[in-house]
Amino acid sequence: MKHTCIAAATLALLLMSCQTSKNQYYEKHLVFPEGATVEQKAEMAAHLTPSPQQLEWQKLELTAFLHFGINTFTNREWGDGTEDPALFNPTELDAEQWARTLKEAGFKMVILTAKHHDGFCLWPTEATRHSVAASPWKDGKGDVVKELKEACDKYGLKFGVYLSPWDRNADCYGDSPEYNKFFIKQLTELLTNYGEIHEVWFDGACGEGPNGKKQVYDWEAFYATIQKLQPNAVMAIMGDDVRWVGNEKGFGRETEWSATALVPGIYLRADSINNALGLRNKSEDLGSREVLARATELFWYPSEVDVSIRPGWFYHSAEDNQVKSLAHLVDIYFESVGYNSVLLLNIPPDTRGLIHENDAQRLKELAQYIERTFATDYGENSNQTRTGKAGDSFEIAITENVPVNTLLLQENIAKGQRVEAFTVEASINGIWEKIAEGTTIGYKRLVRFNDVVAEKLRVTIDQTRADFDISHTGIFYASPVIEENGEGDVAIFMPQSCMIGNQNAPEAIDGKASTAAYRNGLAPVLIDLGEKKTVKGFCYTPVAEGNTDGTIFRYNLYRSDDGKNWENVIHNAEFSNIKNNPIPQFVSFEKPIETKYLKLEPIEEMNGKSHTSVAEFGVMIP
Ligand code: FUL
Repeated sequence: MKHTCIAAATLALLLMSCQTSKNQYYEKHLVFPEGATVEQKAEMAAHLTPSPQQLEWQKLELTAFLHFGINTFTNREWGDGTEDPALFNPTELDAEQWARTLKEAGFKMVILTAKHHDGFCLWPTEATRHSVAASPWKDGKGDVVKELKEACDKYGLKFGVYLSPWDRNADCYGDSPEYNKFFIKQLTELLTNYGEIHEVWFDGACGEGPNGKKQVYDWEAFYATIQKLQPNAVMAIMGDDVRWVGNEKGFGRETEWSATALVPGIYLRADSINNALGLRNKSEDLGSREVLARATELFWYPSEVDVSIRPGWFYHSAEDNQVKSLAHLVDIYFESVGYNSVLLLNIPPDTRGLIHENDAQRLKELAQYIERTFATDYGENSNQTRTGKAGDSFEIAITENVPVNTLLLQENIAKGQRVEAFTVEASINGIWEKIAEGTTIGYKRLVRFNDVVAEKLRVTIDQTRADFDISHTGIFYASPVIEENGEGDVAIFMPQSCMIGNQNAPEAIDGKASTAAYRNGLAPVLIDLGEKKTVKGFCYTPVAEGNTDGTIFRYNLYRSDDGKNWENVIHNAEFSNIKNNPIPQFVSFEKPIETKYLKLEPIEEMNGKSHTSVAEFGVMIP
């Protein structure tokens, strides 16, 4: 009798797994059966669903990053780990001001850089003395993590921690087993002593270079620590819950699949499979049928768009007038949240330990804009579920005779992401006119089109991986943003001539970042200012798009009056984070210098290659 039951159950299971899956769902991960056709794969992909933690996370939409630490006080983007903790001394630190400002601006979660690459910890860790405990702030008795967590609880915000695996201070970094223990100790403290943590952010950056320390991270053990201590948290970037969108500019992909063939970097097989598929975080296409055809497995691995409200991630007073404009932030919102991603917007507290007035003001403007735009939904029956097959349409009546320009579409992603292509038409005086088209929808898609006054909209789902299931729609009017708060330019003087190696490089001083000079080898960049000038600093602009070979990472800088005898001004410095965020690199000297010539001498290219490239070079004058 027992045997018969088992046999029957096995048979039922077998039958279930042979049918490709109308009722079978796969949580977070699936492996395609060998020989599956692309149609079968698409059907399975349509039934891949988020874990409950991922689903909750995707619903947050707006999350905030706070980059704060020793760099705030050294005016750097990456510290090198030798900083004196005595430098950490915010005069008015007020975590409640951070939480209140962010809550009022509509954010749902806050992630703090508990430890950045410099290794300085914002909580009194027992793993190292390199922390707030060794600083004068609150006589070494302060704990930024605790203060912020309490403020988040008070204002009803979720809380996450950024803990940099790369640590330039820890002596044991590079001694893999030792450092992994050290790191797990820090992680355990953060995940044990501060109540609920909702996101753990492991950055992928490491600037060690070819001769640097080689640390092999024990991702499995890190993962197990999170699972054990904070099972409801998502593990981001170097994790398998949340995927880095691939740039730090704030813009997602128009076609954004949460179900993707990209294998998360923490798995040992990641490099070999991703290389074979030609996939990287930055790839345009991570989940189309073309990708599915070649893939052997699929992950629910939704995208997070991280970007700073200022050029840098940390606070620099020189950037007080470079806070992104409202128009820029609105675009970022539409092209992150509106492109099936969670936005992680960085607002770096300043040396006082406060969110700066300019940033707070801009956040307020953004919140008001979003609120105003989405306060009135001109579409009828927005919560009606719309289901159907490829080729089916549904109509949404417009309740008022006013211009509209934005359509909201949301799939019920608890059942997977399915829609591959759609068209939007408007009925204007009884005549249907096509006004937009799109590809993926996912958790949320905001479709922008020119203003129309129409009786109704018609959405046709042209292609879908399985029956579509749209859970929410909406029709809005987003007013144009007048660009009145520009992103403050810095006074830059363009040199008279520039040589790279021994060749003229006019492209590097033509004022156009779109043209660049390339040279083989690590070639010095020689700048002639035409006459002796007072110079406050310089700006190196790397190539941001296309062939980025030759981007300088580490450099020396010299000055000269005659172009022959050189004096060193900056020794062995780096353009921190230039690989992920290839923006103009402004470097200010400690005090202004007088010079006619400058020489930028590359020591290391960002990928260790033997090339040099310069899109622009300028000097900062008083
Ligand atoms: C990068 C880091 O190197 C930056 O400093 C910053 O923390 C950013 C969010 O991630 O990879």
